[in-house]
Amino acid sequence: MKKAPREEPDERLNVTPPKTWATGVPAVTHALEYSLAETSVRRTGLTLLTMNQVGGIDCPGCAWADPAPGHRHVNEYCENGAKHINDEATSRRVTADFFRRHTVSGLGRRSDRWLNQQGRLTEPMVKRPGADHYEPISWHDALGLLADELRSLDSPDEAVFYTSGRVSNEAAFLLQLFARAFGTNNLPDCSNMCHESSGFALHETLGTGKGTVSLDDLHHADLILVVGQNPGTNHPRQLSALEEAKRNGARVIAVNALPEAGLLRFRNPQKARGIIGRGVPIADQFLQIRSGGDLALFQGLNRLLLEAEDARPGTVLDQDFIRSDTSGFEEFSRHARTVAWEDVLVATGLTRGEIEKVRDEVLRSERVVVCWAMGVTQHRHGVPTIREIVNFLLLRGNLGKAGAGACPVRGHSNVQGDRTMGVWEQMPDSFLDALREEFGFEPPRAHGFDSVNAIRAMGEGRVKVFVGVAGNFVRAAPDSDVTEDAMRRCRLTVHVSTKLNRSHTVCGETALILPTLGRTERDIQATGEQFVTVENSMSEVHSSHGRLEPASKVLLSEVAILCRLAARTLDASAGIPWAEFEADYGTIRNRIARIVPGLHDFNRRVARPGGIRLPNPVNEGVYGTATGKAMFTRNAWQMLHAPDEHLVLQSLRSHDQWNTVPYTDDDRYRGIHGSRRVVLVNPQDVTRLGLAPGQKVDLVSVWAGGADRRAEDFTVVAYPTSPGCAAAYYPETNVLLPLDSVAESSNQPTAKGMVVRLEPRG
Ligand SMILES: Nc1nc2c(c(=O)[nH]1)N[C@H]1C(S)=C(S)[C@@H](COP(=O)(O)OP(=O)(O)OC[C@H]3O[C@@H](n4cnc5c(=O)[nH]c(N)nc54)[C@H](O)[C@@H]3O)O[C@H]1N2
Ligand SMILES: Nc1nc2c(c(=O)[nH]1)N[C@H]1C(S)=C(S)[C@@H](COP(=O)(O)OP(=O)(O)OC[C@H]3O[C@@H](n4cnc5c(=O)[nH]c(N)nc54)[C@H](O)[C@@H]3O)O[C@H]1N2
Ligand code: SF4
Ligand SMILES: [Mo]
Repeated sequence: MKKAPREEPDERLNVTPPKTWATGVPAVTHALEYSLAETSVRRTGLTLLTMNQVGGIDCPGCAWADPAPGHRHVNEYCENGAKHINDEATSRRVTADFFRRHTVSGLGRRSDRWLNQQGRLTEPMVKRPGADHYEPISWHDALGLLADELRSLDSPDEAVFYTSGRVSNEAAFLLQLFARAFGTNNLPDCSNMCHESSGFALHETLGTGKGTVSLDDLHHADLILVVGQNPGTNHPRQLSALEEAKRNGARVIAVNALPEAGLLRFRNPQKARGIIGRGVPIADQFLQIRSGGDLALFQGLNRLLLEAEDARPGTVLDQDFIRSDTSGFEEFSRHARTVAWEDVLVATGLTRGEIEKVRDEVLRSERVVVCWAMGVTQHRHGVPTIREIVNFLLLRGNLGKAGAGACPVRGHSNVQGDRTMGVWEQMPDSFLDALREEFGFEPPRAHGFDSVNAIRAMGEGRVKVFVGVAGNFVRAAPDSDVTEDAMRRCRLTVHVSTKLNRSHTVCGETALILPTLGRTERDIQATGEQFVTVENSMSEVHSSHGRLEPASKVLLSEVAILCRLAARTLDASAGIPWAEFEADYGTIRNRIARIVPGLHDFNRRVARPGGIRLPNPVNEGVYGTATGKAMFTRNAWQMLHAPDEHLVLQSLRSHDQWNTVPYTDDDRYRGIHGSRRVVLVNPQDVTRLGLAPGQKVDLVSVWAGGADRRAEDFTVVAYPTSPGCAAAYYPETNVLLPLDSVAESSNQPTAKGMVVRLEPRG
């Protein structure tokens, strides 16, 4: 089997002490340096100055929400947002000549970073059976080839359609419409690997998969818990929201396996005060938790709250809310009282005093928000952990009121919108019924493949055509060697992409690259210039208008590609007006308006500054759960355990990457420079395991009943992680993550909970 690519050698590794603050002047300077290296001053101006402004380009980075219109800064973006937008706006181009010069196998040996640096894809390319080169192909022939393959399948379920959260609502809606009209629910997406655990837990307990808070709620909370999240790097503008909340009197508690820079101290580049002073301390309390200890933490905390109510009845719990809005309290509270402190302390690595201090903060606070991300969802017990967070919120009525609620912080800028548009292999019948009413075909009802099951099905030959619209499936997915092998077994692999990545080099018998417009670019169709819409983490749907000239005249928009593909694949009698959709995106939104609750009158309302905030039923006291109430749940005790001489390894993002795409080899805030092949290990563990900082090791992951997996040639860095817990970068470590290692219920890969040993290299 082919090995995952080796990154550049790490002789240049230089480790400096981790930073204790985030953002500020150096951050802005870095953004401009990167931007000017990639593109021109004029293009930088067109993108950066309109970014996140009304009528401008939505940041293609994370899904953090924009302040209300009128409250935005001239520069309403963070350093990383600037990097992400310029990565797309780059002046570099990948042409047919590039593919003549490079074999597919040669490209397969290049690093993720090198592939991305080659620039924007410019024309459709095909790799024919047996060939080791991509060659140019016309749009007509490329879409014909794909349509023929799809039509020749024995069953529509032999195709999968992957999406990532970069695509617009309009494209996402058309993708799922096409897949379902074709006859399959095989719609795996990046969300399967991201917030799937949140969706499952919130659906089950609250009846909605989305967060319940707005930016305003955060600004007016008394207490905000930031759990398993690194906002300084991954959601930098969240720090501005936390700063504002603190100015309004909020307290912040950070729960993390690492002391992340942004959680400690923040310098706001938008304000003179931020530029000069030492910045604002963000976390009032920092709980350095052991990996996977969050379920235990919230169980311990909930037990303390119940006991506080026992001691002072009627003063701690929101009994009215519990009576009127919830079910299952008695059973939950009986169970919560049995949680043993010894277990909580071992699982969390915290002291009882630390957890009691959190309880005291909670008791002082009328309005509490809990934010969380991958440190919670990417664990075996991610779903019960989030259910326990919901228990915590319910106890004091911290839902459905201003300044309080649940805040799963989403990753990709439109990952939440994709789901709203029906990109999910398990969409409920209500959505499928609405599709049937609107378009007059019967959508398939059987659940489709999610990301993990799609890999299994490709590996077993049950899926023969893979179509990816955005993303880098091969690098995002777990078990890199297994995933690559599965892709290679396909008859046809197709990627609709803006930039070159490793997925293009891991080909089925035939492979297509279909280059597309990015969000930064002007999108002109038969009826004139189009815009698209996206939904952020706080359920706000707004428009994004591209400004730049397209990277190549040959590019088609995602919408156009999907419309033309659908028209070529489906019978004309299906009666879906694909040509009309391509010519005028407003006609797509008119259909969405009739299918998605809350988006009625979509075109008119989205034109208003700030767009549309989708209603969250929880905030109206409506719970679409099994009991019709918010559900307390009883979550069985779970703990992540690594055998002796092993560590729990989390795979995370550096400050200088976008998911599978490293921009440089530096991770400035963590003080790592010049190499990404490092493993961060607590100094006590370095000694205990007989290792030394700077030593070269292989990471070997163990999995019951499966073969060991190995990632070679990492350098040990002594780092203040929690004892027993190591960290290394994604996607270099995906090779270690067994396909079967998934979260219960959600089937999400456990990218933060791998069990590894460190083997010294000879
Ligand atoms: N610059 C940049 N921004 C991004 C991205 C990017 O790649 N680069 N990706 C986007 C996407 S798609 C996503 S989903 C988000 C991801 O945003 P995050 O979830 O912040 O991303 P990660 O780097 O995976 O970091 C997870 C954090 O959880 C902590 N952690 C790990 N295990 C545990 C645990 O068991 N308990 C607790 N309490 N903490 C733990 C880690 O130390 C780390 O701080 O970011 C989005 N924004
Ligand atoms: N080990 C480990 N694995 C993980 C994670 C982890 O923390 N650890 N995180 C998981 C998470 S949270 C996520 S979200 C996934 C991310 O998985 P993906 O979303 O699949 O990966 P990205 O790296 O965001 O995809 C980058 C590619 O998207 C394409 N692209 C960018 N913009 C556009 C566009 O506008 N249109 C089109 N058509 N293409 C575009 C470019 O070609 C680029 O190379 O990875 C998951 N995998
Ligand atoms: S916080 Fe997120 S959305 Fe905002 S500018 Fe930064 S990357 Fe873009
Ligand atoms: Mo994500």
